[in-house]
Amino acid sequence: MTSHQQLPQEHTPPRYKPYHGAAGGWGALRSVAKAWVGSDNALKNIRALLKTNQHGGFDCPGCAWGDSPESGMVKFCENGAKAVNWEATKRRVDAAFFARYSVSALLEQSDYWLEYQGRLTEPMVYDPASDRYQPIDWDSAFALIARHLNGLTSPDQAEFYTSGRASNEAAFLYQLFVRAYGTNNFPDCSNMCHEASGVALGQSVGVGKGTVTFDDFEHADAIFVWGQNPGTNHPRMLDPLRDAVKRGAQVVSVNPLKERGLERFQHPQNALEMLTNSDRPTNTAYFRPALGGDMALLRGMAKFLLQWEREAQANGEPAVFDHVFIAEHGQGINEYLAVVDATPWEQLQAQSGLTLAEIEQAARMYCKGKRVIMCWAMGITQHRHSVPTIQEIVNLMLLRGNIGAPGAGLCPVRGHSNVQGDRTMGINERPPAALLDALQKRFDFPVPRENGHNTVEAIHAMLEGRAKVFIGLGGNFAQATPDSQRTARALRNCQLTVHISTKLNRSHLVHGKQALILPCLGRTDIDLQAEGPQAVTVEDSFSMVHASNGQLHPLSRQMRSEPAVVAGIAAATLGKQPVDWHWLVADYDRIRELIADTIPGFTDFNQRLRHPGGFYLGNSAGSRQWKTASGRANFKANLLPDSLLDPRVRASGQLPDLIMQSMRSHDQYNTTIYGLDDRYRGVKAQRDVLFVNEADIIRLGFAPGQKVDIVSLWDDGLVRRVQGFTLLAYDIPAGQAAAYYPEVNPLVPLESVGDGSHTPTSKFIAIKLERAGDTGRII
Ligand SMILES: Nc1nc2c(c(=O)[nH]1)N[C@H]1C(S)=C(S)[C@@H](COP(=O)(O)OP(=O)(O)OC[C@H]3O[C@@H](n4cnc5c(=O)[nH]c(N)nc54)[C@H](O)[C@@H]3O)O[C@H]1N2
Ligand SMILES: Nc1nc2c(c(=O)[nH]1)N[C@H]1C(S)=C(S)[C@@H](COP(=O)(O)OP(=O)(O)OC[C@H]3O[C@@H](n4cnc5c(=O)[nH]c(N)nc54)[C@H](O)[C@@H]3O)O[C@H]1N2
Ligand SMILES: [Mo]
Repeated sequence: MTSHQQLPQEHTPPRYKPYHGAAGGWGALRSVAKAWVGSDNALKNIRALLKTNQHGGFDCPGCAWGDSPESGMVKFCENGAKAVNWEATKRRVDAAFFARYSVSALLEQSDYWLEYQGRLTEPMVYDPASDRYQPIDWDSAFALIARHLNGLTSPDQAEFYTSGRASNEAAFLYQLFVRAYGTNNFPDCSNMCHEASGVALGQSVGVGKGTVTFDDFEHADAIFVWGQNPGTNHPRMLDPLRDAVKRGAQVVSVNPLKERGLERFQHPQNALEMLTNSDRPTNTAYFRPALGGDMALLRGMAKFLLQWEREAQANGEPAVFDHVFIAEHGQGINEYLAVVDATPWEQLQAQSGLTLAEIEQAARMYCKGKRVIMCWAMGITQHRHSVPTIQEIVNLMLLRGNIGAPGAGLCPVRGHSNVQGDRTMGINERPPAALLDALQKRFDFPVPRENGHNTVEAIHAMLEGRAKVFIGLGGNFAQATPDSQRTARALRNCQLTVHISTKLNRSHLVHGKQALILPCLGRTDIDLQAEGPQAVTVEDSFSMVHASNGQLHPLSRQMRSEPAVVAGIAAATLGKQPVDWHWLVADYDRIRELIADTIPGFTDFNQRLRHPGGFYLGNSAGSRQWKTASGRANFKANLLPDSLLDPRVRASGQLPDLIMQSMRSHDQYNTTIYGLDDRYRGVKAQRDVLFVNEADIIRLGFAPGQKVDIVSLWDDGLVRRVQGFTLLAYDIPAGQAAAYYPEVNPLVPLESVGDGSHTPTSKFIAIKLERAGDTGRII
């Protein structure tokens, strides 16, 4: 896999120049303008952009950040603009394209090149004789899928993947079809993303979603941003952060890298600020922990709070803890405080990578705020101990009653634009009994009750031949998942692989014995069904549900909407059971009626949707109702890991040179690579780089600019290696390294997953560096 993951520029010398401009501002506009000048569709895209996140327009296919429903501002950002532009291309990947290239030839191309070829415009089937994809009509494609599905000895031999762009309507139909077919095998992108948040919050506060809404950001005294790079991945979040700083609130960043967007910010739409080139600091403190050191930092903060609480009690001063809240809502505080007491300061310091003075400062900043919001993303969720880390965030917040009060609460910042909605609609391999009961009652079929496969389990099942059919509703399974070589083998083991996609990607090329590519409409496209143009709905990180209307004429009449494709597969496989699938997709109001009947919070869905800005689903913990077994908010008395290194890394008999995280550049959307620059980190025209501290580069016997192979450590005897990465001397804490996802996914062992979350540990990869086989030259 590694050779074709490298981009054509692999031999350009590294050009790393620190970026001194503010995040946003002119640089952002220049970058969007460049994307448009290079775009063959500029006018159309500008029209589309102006409709992004506006009432009557479409939901931005970028991230899941929400906007204030009241604000009339133009709500888009540089990276949202790139996402729209990328989807709204005029270039086509059609039958003529596939006639030109064999699958083997396409495999030699980079991910960037593959997606850049344009939109998929007609259904294609793989022909082994010519090693090419050939056109197939929709009905034959559906019949092929039905034949495979109905031929399996058990429905559990099929895997039904979802990526988080699928609309609520598509996701609801999909889960209904898959459960009527007979399985809960729903591997999902969220298994690799915020799964740990869902698991941890469910146990602690009884609901797996964030408890804050957009308004809370206007009332917070302090906002903590843990393991998240909003300047790149959630640019619209920089607005409320900037406003908070203006108001005098604190923004505290916890991130080993000094991310530009968190350091300084300048709003690209505020002309005056751009002209004066002034910018305001968004952070009032910046802590740079060891990778995976956040739990120790949080525990250390709690230990300081406990110390101050005792001092306050002894001196008759006001309490540090919110005793009224704890008495009324909390459960298990004594057990929790006992483990806080028992955790030695030395361990907290060593594991967090911070000094006691820094931990104390973080604790003071937390206590200074009456109302605190804590946000987090992948730097927190992609570790072995992510679930306990997130529960430690909750513990700290519970100590001061910071959940369910205005301006305070928990904010896991979601990734894909509708990943949260997909879960709400029942894309869940471990479905709650209430959902299954509701489906059974409404549709009257025997709903499968056993848990299904998550992403990592699905890969194991395909590797071992226990699963034989893979269907992907969006996404790029082959590239987004860990242990790329084994995942490729797993997909190739299948009898049939099917991808419902907008753009060509590597997953189409790493296919089963038979394979289909089914082209679908995206968020920006007009979705015309029998009863007229249709809107879909999505849910953002703040549990706001709103409509999305496509604006652009699809490139081809052969493309179908996701609900229509799901209905086609379902009708071919199950006939009219348990619903008339084709009748449902003629008018999506009909699908929404079924959602209203079965999914909590969606009563009168169609009527409420007409309200501009959508409606709030509510959050039980946000209103201090705790749907936990204890009926209260649980303090979780977890222990810190003995060692951050996985025992299986230690069992390899080798010690790592460095611990590496994999992350996103400024010019990518997950596996979609828009360009080869990473502006805020000063990287140009390169992706195969390894960010390392200069002292470490020298300690390990290399020189900056030198090429290395990266090998990861695990105890199973498999060699996991990627080749020819350029060492970049960077401002990164000692002992750490960073590289871009998905280029380094071959290094993440399939078995290296979070406890309780099964999420691949993409932010903690134990590596060794070797002189690159090819050149070893020093630049
Ligand atoms: N433009 C754009 N927008 C996107 C995406 C995209 O690819 N491009 N992807 C979308 C998706 S699906 C998601 S999930 C989100 C992802 O949004 P992020 O979570 O911001 O994405 P990552 O690039 O993985 O960044 C993780 C950040 O965590 C830091 N970090 C890494 N390890 C640790 C650690 O152990 N502790 C701490 N405190 N910090 C750590 C890294 O330095 C980095 O700043 O963005 C969504 N939005
Ligand atoms: N090493 C490492 N691995 C990671 C991560 C990491 O930080 N490090 N992050 C993880 C995270 S947070 C996530 S969410 C996953 C992402 O995993 P995925 O969601 O599987 O990957 P994407 O790159 O978002 O999928 C891109 C493809 O989706 C298709 N697509 C785009 N829009 C649409 C649409 O509207 N409909 C349909 N049907 N298809 C569409 C296009 O064909 C495109 O090629 O990756 C995970 N993998
Ligand atoms: Mo994600």
